[in-house]
Amino acid sequence: MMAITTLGQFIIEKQADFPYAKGELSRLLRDIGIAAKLVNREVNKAGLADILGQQGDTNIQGEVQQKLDVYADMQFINALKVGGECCYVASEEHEEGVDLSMNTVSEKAKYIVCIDPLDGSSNIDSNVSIGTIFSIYRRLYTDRPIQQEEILQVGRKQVAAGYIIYGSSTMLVYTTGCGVNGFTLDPSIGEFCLSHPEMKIAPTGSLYSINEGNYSKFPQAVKQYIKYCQEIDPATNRPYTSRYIGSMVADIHRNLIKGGIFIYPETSNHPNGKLRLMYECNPMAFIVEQAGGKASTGNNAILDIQPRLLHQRVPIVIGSRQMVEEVERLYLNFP
Ligand code: AHM
Ligand code: MG
Repeated sequence: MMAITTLGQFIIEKQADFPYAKGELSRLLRDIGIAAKLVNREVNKAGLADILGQQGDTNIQGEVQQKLDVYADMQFINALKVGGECCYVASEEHEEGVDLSMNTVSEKAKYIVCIDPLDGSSNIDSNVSIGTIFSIYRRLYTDRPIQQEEILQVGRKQVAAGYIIYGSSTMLVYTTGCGVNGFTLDPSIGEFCLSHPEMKIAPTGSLYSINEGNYSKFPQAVKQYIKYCQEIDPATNRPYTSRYIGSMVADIHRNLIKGGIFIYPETSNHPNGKLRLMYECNPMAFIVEQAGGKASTGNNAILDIQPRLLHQRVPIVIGSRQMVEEVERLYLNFP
């Protein structure tokens, strides 16, 4: 029988590679893993909402039912609060970040977490994959209240990032800047088990993922790229196959496994695109770059953008390196 490595074991083994590490980041990742299991349990019974009660109803245990995204947000923030390794959480669900540094357990906490607790939540009702995305930064100062510049750090400064995909199976994929590893939840033992060690994205692929319904609002470079994807050229395996789930985590995860590109560009009515820099684009960019791929706005690397706002949006082109570079070439030719 093959030996199983659980997420917990893996994190501890990796920590041993850094002799001066004190285990705080490991504990933080473990806390996120625990919250992910609780969210997974709830996601899996989402279809029972009509039987178990809608948001606002009181269930048989006397608890008020919550919307899944609100529930996920609560679970992650609670895990981070209780865990004591995180001093500040910026969540898609909150206009302002949640400052935990006043809690005695988190007083000396070194890490800031940006999180989208349940991304793609419009897919819940139709039983389509959804995800959680997280990004971790180190606190810069310990002698003063948390500063804006500590929260709005450039993506390259991430110390770790990951996502959880609640799909036909549930997976947690993360990086601490030394490659990417994927773990699949084994529901029979309730553990994330290492299933995808050292994940790599192919330099090129044949999948393209974009919401083509917005075609008429796309910039010229993206329109040209879509045309390129649809042209016949056996040498480059074109035409490519179009695949779009509408859940960023699921679309990028599939492309990471199979090779491909995901694009959510600026449009004529949304000049910064739709997706958020701090808790959607930066963490996915860190993971994809660590897997050997690339992430760009079309013009610049996502990870080099200096954030100005917590909920800032940016256009994103992400995936197999050569495919992203082709789009960047078109942005140069059709500025
Ligand atoms: P959300 O944060 O409101 O769930 O929106 C983010 C999601 C992404 O997961 C996905 O890539 C995108 O929205 C899809 O948008 P669209 O429906 O415009 O194609
Ligand atoms: Mg989102």
